[in-house]
Amino acid sequence: MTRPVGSFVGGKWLEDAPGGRLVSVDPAREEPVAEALLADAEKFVDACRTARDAQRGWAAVPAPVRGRVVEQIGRLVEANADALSALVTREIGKPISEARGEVQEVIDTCSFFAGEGRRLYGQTVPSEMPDKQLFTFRVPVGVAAIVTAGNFPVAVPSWYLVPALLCGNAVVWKPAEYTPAIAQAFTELFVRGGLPDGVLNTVLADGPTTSDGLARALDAGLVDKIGFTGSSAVGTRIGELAGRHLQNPCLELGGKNPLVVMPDADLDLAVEGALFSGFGTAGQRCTSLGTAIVHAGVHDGFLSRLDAAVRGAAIGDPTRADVLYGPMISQRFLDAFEQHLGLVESHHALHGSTGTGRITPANPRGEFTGEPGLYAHPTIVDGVREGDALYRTETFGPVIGIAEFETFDEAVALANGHGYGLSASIYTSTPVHAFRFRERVSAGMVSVNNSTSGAEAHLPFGGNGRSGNGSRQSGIWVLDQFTRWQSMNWDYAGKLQKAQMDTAVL
Ligand code: UN1
Repeated sequence: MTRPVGSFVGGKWLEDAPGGRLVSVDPAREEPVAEALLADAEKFVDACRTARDAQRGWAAVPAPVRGRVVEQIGRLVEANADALSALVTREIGKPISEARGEVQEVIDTCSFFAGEGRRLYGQTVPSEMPDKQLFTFRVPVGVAAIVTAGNFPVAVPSWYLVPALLCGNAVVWKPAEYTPAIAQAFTELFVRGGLPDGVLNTVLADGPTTSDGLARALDAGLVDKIGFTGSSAVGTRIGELAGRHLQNPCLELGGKNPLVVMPDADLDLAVEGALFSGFGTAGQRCTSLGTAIVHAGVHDGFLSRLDAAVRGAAIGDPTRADVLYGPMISQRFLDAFEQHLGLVESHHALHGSTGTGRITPANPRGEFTGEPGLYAHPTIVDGVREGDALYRTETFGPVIGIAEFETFDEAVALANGHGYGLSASIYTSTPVHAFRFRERVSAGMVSVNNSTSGAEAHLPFGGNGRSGNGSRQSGIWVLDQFTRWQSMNWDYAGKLQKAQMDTAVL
């Protein structure tokens, strides 16, 4: 019997399912994990109203005290890290080493923002006039509606939830509905950290219900900021919705992240980076490698080494520490990926479809045995060109495209030509190439001699173009998403002083 998990609103777990039910499945074993009791749009709006009512009281809690709550949440996550990582592995099939890393990212985020509670600085600003002082203050935005994807079911939510709460906002969090057990465990840790009822509400709902609920809540003036991590298509719709209410959402969307291999690159290092960012997490990161853009002079060497590395890697049971990747998150992700691959196959001969099996005690070499598990084959597609679907489309699965270039200008054009702008890497031993690449690539995040994925918790994270609207998460930069600047002027001259008109000009 699976455990039913409802939404959490106003400090209570709801037990009805007006939006239907959905069973989450362990994708490695194809066994049920938990049953999500889904909310309808009305419940979503209710949660926003609850958040609105709770926000004023939470904003009145001094920021350093809110920081202590964040610190406590981090401690609780740390104390429960093993159980939470194991649950991430079970419900979405993420290899345990990556799941542990993801939980660590939550702890890092809490430890970073706990201190920010004592640093939500404003400024004192000189006035044009005597006997007058100017000030600035950070003010919480109000209610933040946060909609996140299932590929990073705790780290990415923490990037929004932790700073939003620290800044004095109330939150309605809509996790991926196919990760109900993780969402419940994560919510409980936050609440145990000391959040008053109604300050964090978790709503389990499907995509259309969430769009409908968000639209209604915005119309009712119950949402002040939307944070969304997911596909560019949905992000565009959310951007339109928010724009109608003159809001600027935080959008973290897809990527088709390039990895340029210059002729002077350390090829083994480049192969290691391509393997991790292309096939790690089964290619299901927004920062996963899309196209390796390889200089013609080193193309054959790069391809043969990458091919050998893939053939030597273990793909299988995500509870094992040594697997390159485990199953796809769910049947829906596997189907979507296979559809993408079908599109590619009609244009290209696949270079090789390797390491197709899964690792089980009975099958240590990972031969394909027909046992359960939603595994996708690792695939390398050579000869990718600018017009190809694979060059322009985020595939969200284990496929690496390879394109060749002759000149640096061609490499930059290929790195930018797909319209995404999230993460980009260059492998080179010439600093000037690295600096020129950083200047000319349109990505929000650039790596030199490192893979496209694996951002740290205190650097700005986000993209441009089809990857987002330029908003940034993580580090101090995210504070500008969850607070608004308010200015104050205080005149103690005892007479009306008019700006510009009464300003002395020497
Ligand atoms: C995502 O896939 O939405 O840099 C985020 C990385 C991770 C975050 C990925 N820390 O790959």
